[in-house]
Amino acid sequence: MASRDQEVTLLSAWPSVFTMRVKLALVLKGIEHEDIPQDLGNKSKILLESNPVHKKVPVLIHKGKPILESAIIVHYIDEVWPETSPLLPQDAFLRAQHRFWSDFIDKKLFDSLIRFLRSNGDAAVNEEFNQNCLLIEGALAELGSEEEGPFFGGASMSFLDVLLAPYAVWIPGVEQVMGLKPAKCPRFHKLLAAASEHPSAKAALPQVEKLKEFIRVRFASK
Ligand SMILES: N[C@@H](CCC(=O)N[C@@H](CS)C(=O)NCC(=O)O)C(=O)O
Repeated sequence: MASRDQEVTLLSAWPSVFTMRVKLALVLKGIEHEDIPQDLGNKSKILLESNPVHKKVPVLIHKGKPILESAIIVHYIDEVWPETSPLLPQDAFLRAQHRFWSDFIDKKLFDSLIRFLRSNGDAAVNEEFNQNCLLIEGALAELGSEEEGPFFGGASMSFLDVLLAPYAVWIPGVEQVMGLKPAKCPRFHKLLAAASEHPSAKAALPQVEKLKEFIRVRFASK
């Protein structure tokens, strides 16, 4: 058990990419926490009170204080529990690069995947998603060292790997249920394959089959 891990609560929704990455950071660092799943169709008092601005999950409550927005939460977790599985690079320039790509993942990659789902499999949106994956492929070539390992962090998961790991279940899920045709991105594919085999990710992320059922009900039947 990591130190400073008293009173950690996660308000979660299991299919959420944003929840998954926070859960993964907690598991990676061995931080004991209480997970309180939320009904997003009937928001709880604790969710509305702790995230009154966006009313969204995930929320991390640490010693009674809410921390909001998944990338900010993962960053916070890394700052409070730096000893085990450090996530952000030490170098300020590299840290800035990680923040840049974090922003890209949420604004562009996630956005194109969700629009593909909502468009019921539109080919032009599929292409947009693929272009975004190719940009991640380029970032991996620039920031990651293939000799050291499959992740942005080399052999171990870094900040960006934690943010991307949920796509290891979401991309196959959308591919198999909604017919997404992912681009050929060997490095990104390797990263996602390694993430899905990582023991912490196995503990933190849902099975693809379970997610597929969620995608079927939530998107395929619309
Ligand atoms: N930018 C936020 C996004 C969080 C988000 O979109 N959460 C969704 C679940 S995936 C949610 O709580 N939706 C409820 C709602 O929109 O009412 C983050 O990174 O934490």
